[in-house]
Amino acid sequence: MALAPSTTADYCNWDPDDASFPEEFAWGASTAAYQIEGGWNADGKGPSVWDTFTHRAGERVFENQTGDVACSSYALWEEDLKCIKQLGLTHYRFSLSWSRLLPDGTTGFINQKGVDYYNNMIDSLLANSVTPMVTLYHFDLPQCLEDQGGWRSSVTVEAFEAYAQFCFKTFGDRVKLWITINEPYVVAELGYEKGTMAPGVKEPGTGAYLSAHNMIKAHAAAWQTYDKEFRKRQGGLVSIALNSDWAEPLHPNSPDDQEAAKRHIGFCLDWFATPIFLNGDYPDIMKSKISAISKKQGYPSSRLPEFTEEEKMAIRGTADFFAVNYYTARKIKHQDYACCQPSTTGDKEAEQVTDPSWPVATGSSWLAVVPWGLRHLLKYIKDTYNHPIIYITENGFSQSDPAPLDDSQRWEYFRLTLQEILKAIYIDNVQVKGYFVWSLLDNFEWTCGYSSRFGLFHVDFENAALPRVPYKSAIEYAKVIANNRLMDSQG
Ligand code: PNW
Repeated sequence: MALAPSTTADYCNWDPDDASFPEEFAWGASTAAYQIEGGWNADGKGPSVWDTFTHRAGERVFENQTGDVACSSYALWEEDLKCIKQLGLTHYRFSLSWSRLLPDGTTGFINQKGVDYYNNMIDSLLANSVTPMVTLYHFDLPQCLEDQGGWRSSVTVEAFEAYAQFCFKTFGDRVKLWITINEPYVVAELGYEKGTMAPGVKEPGTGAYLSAHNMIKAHAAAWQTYDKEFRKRQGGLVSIALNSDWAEPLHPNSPDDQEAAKRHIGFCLDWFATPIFLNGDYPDIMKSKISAISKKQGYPSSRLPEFTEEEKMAIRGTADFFAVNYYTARKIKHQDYACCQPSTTGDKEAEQVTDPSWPVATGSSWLAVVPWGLRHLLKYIKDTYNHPIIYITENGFSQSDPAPLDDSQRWEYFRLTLQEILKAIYIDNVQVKGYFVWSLLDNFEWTCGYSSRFGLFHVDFENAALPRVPYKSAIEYAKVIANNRLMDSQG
């Protein structure tokens, strides 16, 4: 059986179900500390913004649920390891809880119990030939840092640099794949602009830009530290996980909609990727739009902060591979800036429309299922960012609660997605080196609480033992991993 089509003519008859994934392809699943660990105040852990956010009364999280217990992975790591082994994963992506390691966010006090927990995880992964990919920060900022301004303050940039250095020093002898920050776009947009996620700051038109500015600086500082102090000895790779929709113009022949679709990606993926992968600065389209609209609104200068020349030098080129999280696609329509209320959405001058013909994952109203969007996005990343090595660090489909163990429909979505990845690899020549399912386990899905289930393993949150049971998708995914290819026979 041909590994890949070798000539253009072969493409006509080429079937992704006949192709193998490249050798050494990374097969993973991802999780995040706050979403699975529980043990929110166990053994000296300090509070994070998500502890504060979920404990504050209000209706921001489904049924006021919290991550206090979640999947209890802090106590049940061995159970998670069984799931990982059952899947046959080659890689496991998880995040460190910053305030479990450094309760007040600074290296002034180190919580040894937290260090022990992650050391044990890393050691047991390696003992089972599973490569860890470690995210330093996945939405759970230490509350002490938020009290000093959080990502709106340079205090957090400095604290992050010291935290990253501490993690490289403590775990970097064994961890070779690092993600500094998960989805800075989501933190900026939902945490500091719309306030729908922790820390719940509502500063439309300024909060997202300022917090993103500091996250970019913090990421760059961490990469520079690794490069100077650790790379030679440890030989690992450091990147940042960026999420993006794929965007199609609502009216394909409308130049306005075409430009708006580009801006949809420009104001999400390129916002972070242009400075980090290309030139140390924001995309021109963001600079010009935000500056022009700020002016109309009477601001003395653009609401988008500027990097100094020195900062640009320190930011450009600070990623050793491209890490992308893909979930969905949108149709985009041009929308003239019309109102005086500042907001990132207004600045973008693009309105998103969901195509009614696209199925929607039952557990997430925002998640239109568009597997081919991933192929387009991968090609876009290849063409825009100099053909980088790409890891798909998250992709998944949620089911609503109660979720059937026979999730055949969901597995079909995964299968279609894997086919698109094969097309990206063999037809578009994109360097995709790995794929991580979000998520290993059903878990605390932020404001949806436990009502939205993304796991390969079902978790019964009503049962104190929190048993993990594989969905059909887990069983099928394990077969793909074992064979390193999709099988034709599945339906
Ligand atoms: C990602 N959106 O977040 C996160 O990295 C995970 O922690 C999360 O559980 C997963 O996706 C599923 O939601 C997102 O609104 C949050 O488009 C929101 C969006 C996308 C991704």
